[in-house]
Amino acid sequence: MTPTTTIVQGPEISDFFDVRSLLSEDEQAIQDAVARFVDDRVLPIIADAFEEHRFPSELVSELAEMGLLGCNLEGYDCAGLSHVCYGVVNQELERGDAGIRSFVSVQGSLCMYPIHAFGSEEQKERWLPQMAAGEVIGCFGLTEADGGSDPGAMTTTAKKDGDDWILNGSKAWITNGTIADLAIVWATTEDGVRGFLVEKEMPGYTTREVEHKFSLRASITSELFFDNVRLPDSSMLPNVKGLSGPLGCLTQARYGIAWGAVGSALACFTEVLEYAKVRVLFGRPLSHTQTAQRRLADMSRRITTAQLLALQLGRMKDEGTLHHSQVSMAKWNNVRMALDVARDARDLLGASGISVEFCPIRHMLNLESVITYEGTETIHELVVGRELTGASAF
Ligand code: TGC
Ligand code: FAD
Repeated sequence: MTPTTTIVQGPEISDFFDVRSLLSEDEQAIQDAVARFVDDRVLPIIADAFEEHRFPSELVSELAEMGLLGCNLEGYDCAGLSHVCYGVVNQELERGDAGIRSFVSVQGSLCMYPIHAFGSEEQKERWLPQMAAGEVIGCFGLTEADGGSDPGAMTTTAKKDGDDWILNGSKAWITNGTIADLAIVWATTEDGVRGFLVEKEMPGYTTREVEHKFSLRASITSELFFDNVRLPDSSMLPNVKGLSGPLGCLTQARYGIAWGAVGSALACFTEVLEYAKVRVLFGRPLSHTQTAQRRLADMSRRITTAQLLALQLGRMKDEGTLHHSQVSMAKWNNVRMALDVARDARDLLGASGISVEFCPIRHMLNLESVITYEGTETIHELVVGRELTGASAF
């Protein structure tokens, strides 16, 4: 009998272990829809937006129409997608640019999530549908100038005055700050840390944009100032007290970043792989040299492990078994992976690698923020270290 030979096709370049086959049909369909949006609407404009230091706000209504704002929340006109779906959305958006993914992260995970999880029914009904529609833009004010890693040391205060609260202080490095209609602001009170909904036009509330950034140039970063801002009691988030409130929001956003970083890395890797095939040096394509192949293989290995890590993280989140230290390890691993891939891709491009016409330098510069915000790499190492040893080294 003649033995039959099965011809197995080689792996897909950007998905070496066929992680996509582990996604459901719905998850694949959402990935495809967001990928099309990124190819058609983000990639044609993003290099210019980055160079011009401009957030492409014209995309907000399209992101909303696609149901991407707060898409893993239930009810209140939110799409109610799974956390894995939210993950693939973040991955595709960041394949375009971390600035676009940041906008969606802040709106959904840092602003809509706390209202959804900790807000009164009135707050949810008033704000969430408008935020899902992109009619109200949010920002999240936790970091202060004197040390973002230690938010427990915040000096912004809210003091009771009759039925109202009086808010004083400032916040630094706040995404979307100057364009936000609504700020979720965390402040110390006599009763511990509480969250407040501060509206743009409230007297005493001002914002200022951070200029001259060399990272996340297609995203808005701002300072927020509160000078005796009078807030009605109804603007406080009633169902959370203490640092676990803002830290719980960070877990949601860090989860999305663990996926998003894979998108940045894929964009750099696929571009430099094509370049290496056509760049002829010493009489042969760069891709035919052992060193270039080792570097490309190493990028692919790192991306593949990050893809699998992100998917398992998402499945655990959907099952409700995820611990925040696992999110810390994934954010740390995947952002470090993406930054290393982007830097190496930039180098393989030679001088062309310093031009914004190729994406690695843009992603590399963005990732210098991503590795700092939502908990620096060191903070996540120490969170994992604390989980392993039971001793806090902060
Ligand atoms: P610690 O004692 O550890 O915790 C206080 C309470 O919070 C609970 N908790 C968490 N809950 C949910 N998720 C987490 N990730 C949590 N981490 C801690 C904890 O169980 C405890 O609860 P309870 O009920 O016992 O009170 O607090 P600590 O003061 O020791 O701080 C720990 C540390 C250093 C890990 C924390 O402060 C931290 O994560 N620091 C980093 C701050 C940070 O990430 N800031 C990000 C600001 S927002 C941002 O960057 C947005 S960028 C957005 C974009 O553009 O995409
Ligand atoms: P620091 O806390 O001063 O840290 C400085 C260095 O010390 C870091 O290398 C850190 O790893 C290290 N370090 C800290 N603690 C320890 C320790 N115990 N042991 C050893 N080393 C340590 N914040 C918001 O609230 N909302 C936002 O929307 C937001 N958007 C941002 C957008 C951008 C573009 C950027 C860059 C930041 C944003 N941030 C935002 C702020 C961000 O979360 C903080 O920058 C971050 O948490 C780090 O705080 P820091 O910059 O004050 O650094």
